[in-house]
Amino acid sequence: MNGASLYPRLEPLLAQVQKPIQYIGGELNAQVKAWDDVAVHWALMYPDAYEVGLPNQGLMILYEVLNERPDALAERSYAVWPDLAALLREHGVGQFTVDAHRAVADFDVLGVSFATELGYTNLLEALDLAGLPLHAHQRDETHPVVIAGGHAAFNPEPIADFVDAAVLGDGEQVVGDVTDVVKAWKAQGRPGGRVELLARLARVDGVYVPRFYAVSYGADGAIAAVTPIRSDVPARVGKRTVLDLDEWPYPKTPLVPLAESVHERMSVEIFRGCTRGCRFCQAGMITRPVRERTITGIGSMVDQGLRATGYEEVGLLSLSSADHSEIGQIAKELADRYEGTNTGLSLPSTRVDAFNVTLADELSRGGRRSGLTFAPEGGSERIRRVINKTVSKDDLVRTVTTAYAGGWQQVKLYFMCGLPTETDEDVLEIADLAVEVIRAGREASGRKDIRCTVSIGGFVPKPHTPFQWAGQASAETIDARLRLLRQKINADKRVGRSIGMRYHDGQPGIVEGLLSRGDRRVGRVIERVWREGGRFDGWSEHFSYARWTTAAARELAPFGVDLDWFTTRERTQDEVLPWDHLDSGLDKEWLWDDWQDALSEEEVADCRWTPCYDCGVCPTNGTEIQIGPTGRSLLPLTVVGR
Ligand code: B12
Ligand code: SF4
Repeated sequence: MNGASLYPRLEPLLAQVQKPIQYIGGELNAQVKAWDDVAVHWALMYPDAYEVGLPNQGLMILYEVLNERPDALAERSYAVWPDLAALLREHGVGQFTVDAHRAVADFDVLGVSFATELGYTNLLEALDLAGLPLHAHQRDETHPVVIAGGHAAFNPEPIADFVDAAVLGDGEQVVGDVTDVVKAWKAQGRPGGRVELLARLARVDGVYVPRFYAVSYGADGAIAAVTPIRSDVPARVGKRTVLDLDEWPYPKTPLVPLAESVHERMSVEIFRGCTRGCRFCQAGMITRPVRERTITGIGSMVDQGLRATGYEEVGLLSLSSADHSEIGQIAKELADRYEGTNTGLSLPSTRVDAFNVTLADELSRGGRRSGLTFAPEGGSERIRRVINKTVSKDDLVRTVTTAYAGGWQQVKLYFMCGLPTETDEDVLEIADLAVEVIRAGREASGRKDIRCTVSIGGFVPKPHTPFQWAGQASAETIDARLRLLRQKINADKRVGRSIGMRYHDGQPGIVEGLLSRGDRRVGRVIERVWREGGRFDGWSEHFSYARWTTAAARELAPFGVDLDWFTTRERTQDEVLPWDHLDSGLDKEWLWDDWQDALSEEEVADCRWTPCYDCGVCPTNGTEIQIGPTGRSLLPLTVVGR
């Protein structure tokens, strides 16, 4: 029977696996609706472990939005660890949802959220465990429609063979549109089978159906053209943008995980989009324009969320939270409201700015001042101009010193290595900065026990950014630069021990690069890697670089291209990029000019506070920057003891 629970068959297996609690469901605020009461059934999957997937804000939002509809239900599924996967195969139990333990194969839609490309092998594993054909064209109308969403879906070409559709942009409204289409098609007796359903979906704004677009390649291996093969699908697919965030105050009742997770607090998204213009940041580019939630909207989400979850900490999230036009007032009024309770407030990593220390001081009023995180991203002022993240060394040292002087003991600084035009010297300046920070911090605080951690990630060029044309630095270059940096930090005996250094080696970044800027030919590499055991590629203990390089060499050779071609090769202006037919709103010429500005170390301002510089997003999408101040303030609210 469709929608029946697999739990009786699953339960005996759970005793044999690690952390069985992650497969149980029943979290606070989880929902189970009767299968037969609704017309459309969604399985929403985060293709990583429960502990990473559960706190994902995007999936939590869609889960609630869909379950609020009387004609739909949504249940969640996460990647199962290899120990359970083996048992599921042995006992013929399929990929399941954690809510009512229904078979994913029974659902009408399988929506998969890709925040990162490293989840692609887990998609194949889930499809296979679910008993679904891996390739979209082998599926028929009895199978769920597999839809990818999330930021990686802005270039879904590497997984084009495996998904039926990809959704670009904000999901709140489009999941409703998809539900309407599926519902009508089912009610009409599924006319035209799966192809007709997909054709109807392809006419929904923001929905891209890869099979309706043919890709041809030139003799140089690059794409010659991407052409729609039906007259009723758009030549370019645009993105969806929610215009008024206050109208979408989700999640209203956030899920509280049963097992340990990466994010043990409640989150309220205070605005979406970012126009700071950091050239490496795909999230900032593709979520433009800035749309703020109002101070009153934020206040009621914080209150409602705390009541619904019992959490004692709230993160005020966005891509650059301190940039909310009323952040000072938000921080003060929330701190006033929760003063004397156990509720803590926090901001994620912020720009280097002394005002952000003031904000953090306000939010931590009465609480513990453990750690503050800043993201200068580049070691030298020169490279910071290239990436458009302007902050001077003096600003950085001043900001961090203010923090130490204010009682913060630990400062974390985020950097990237492998940025375009970068030299060893740019990276080595990270050590100079850290040393200076500790020196000045000791002086300002009068303490010797302060610490500074530098956390360094390898840069991966992403689609829809000015760096989409850049050659990625090789794994060897990244590893060599980081080795030099470590030596330099360790060499300074006076402060070396106060500085921690965290980094990953360069190899996973190359695979992420292949998957980020790949085209449909990369699908064969993903499939081979999965067939050879590749899973959980975001986890160092599961990642095998050799498996990827061998598969890439073998599967790409027939096309005359290779791993380097997709990663370390710089693209020319006239090259057709695999995602050119997917429209993030950004004008390709503007992106190119910004890339040229990067090379000549020229910066652009933030269009929130300066005139529009025509990146293209607002006119393309009929949107505009939405910022305050609103002039409103939070209503007095009595917080009863938590
Ligand atoms: C901003 C951000 C943060 C912020 C805020 C997080 C947040 N808002 O939830 C902060 C700094 C707090 C943070 C912390 C961390 N983050 Co973070 N973060 C991000 C980032 C850049 C954007 C996430 C975001 O804005 N979400 C807001 C929601 C509303 O947007 P959304 O998820 O994109 O979903 C919308 C649409 O995309 C769409 N959609 C999404 N899925 C689907 C599916 C379908 C079918 C459809 C139709 C639509 C759709 O609809 C949604 C609603 O509009 C992502 C990268 C990325 N590209 O997504 C990394 C990312 C999610 N973070 C990551 C990590 C590792 C972390 C940390 C664990 C880091 C750490 N070690 O502490 C913590 C844990 C926090 C957590 N898990 O929630 C990883 C996750 C890796 C993985 N294996 O999945 C990512 C992918 C970055 C990366 N590439 O490494 N993060
Ligand atoms: S179109 Fe103009 S105002 Fe809108 S995000 Fe781009 S630069 Fe800013």
